[in-house]
Amino acid sequence: MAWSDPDSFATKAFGPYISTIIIATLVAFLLPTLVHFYLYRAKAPTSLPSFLVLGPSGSGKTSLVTLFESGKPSPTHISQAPSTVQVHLPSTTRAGSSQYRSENDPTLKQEKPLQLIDTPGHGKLRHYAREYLQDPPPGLKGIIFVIDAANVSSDSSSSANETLQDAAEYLHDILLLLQKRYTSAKTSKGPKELPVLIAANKLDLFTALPAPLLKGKLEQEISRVRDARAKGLMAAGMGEEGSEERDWLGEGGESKFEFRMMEEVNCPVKVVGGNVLGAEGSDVDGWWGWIAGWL
Ligand SMILES: Nc1nc2c(ncn2[C@@H]2O[C@H](COP(=O)(O)OP(=O)(O)OP(=O)(O)O)[C@@H](O)[C@H]2O)c(=O)[nH]1
Ligand SMILES: [Mg+2]
Repeated sequence: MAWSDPDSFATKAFGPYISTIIIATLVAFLLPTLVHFYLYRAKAPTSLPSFLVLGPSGSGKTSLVTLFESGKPSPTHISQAPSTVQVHLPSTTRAGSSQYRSENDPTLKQEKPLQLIDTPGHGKLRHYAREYLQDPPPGLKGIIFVIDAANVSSDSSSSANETLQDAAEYLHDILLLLQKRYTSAKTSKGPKELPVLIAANKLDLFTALPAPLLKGKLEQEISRVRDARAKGLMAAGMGEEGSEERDWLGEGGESKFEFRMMEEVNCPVKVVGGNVLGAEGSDVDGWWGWIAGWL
């Protein structure tokens, strides 16, 4: 059959036939829709923004995560393995990326989803947290380090000091890992900013240290851990050259460690107080506010 025959495909495609009109209408409407979905899928992030929750055992990490997940705290046990839960930023807290949106924008009413990765805090199980930091999940936005502020009070009872020492050692190691992430980066700009929130928990208890005091104590104790580690390395005959520079947290020299030094390695640290449990309910607004600022 020649293309010019009345029955040929070419004649039908240009003629006033009902089938031609239906096919043309379908293509006209479906093609842009399919292209939109293809492009939208390609652009949409595949992973949720996530925050890694770390801290010594008993500081209240699991309590915090379950409170954020279900809106009410529930009894917890010592965690043995990490767990990831999906939570939603309350619609009353505005994400940093939405701060210029209009009050009337309906997307503000939607609760933003995010992930919290709860890790065990027992000394022997901290490798899980370190593994997450060495090979961060794609959507990792920040780190929440939970500390029991009621057990590090300023009196000199030995158990209180042990808790502070343990927390400071753990925090020192984590901050050192973050510093190495920056110093060993291949690009001159360094890796993406990774903020750290130190959540001073259990402020409902009267023995608890307020956040600014806890910050000072932690800086002091971290300086001590750092000096002790350096002395240990020297005694072992290492650290004089090369390795000492890499394993020294913060700026070089004898000065005291301060959290603001971490800004130089793209890890701004903030200490914010709150409580998950308590007779007068929980107070977690400060922590939500910090999370929202990085979304
Ligand atoms: N008073 C008070 N107690 C709290 C608060 N948050 C947590 N707790 C208690 O602290 C204890 C330990 O809490 P968890 O959440 O299990 O601690 P964790 O950090 O997950 O500990 P690991 O899983 O061992 O790392 C529990 O008995 C909680 O009830 C708080 O804000 N105030
Ligand atoms: Mg736990």
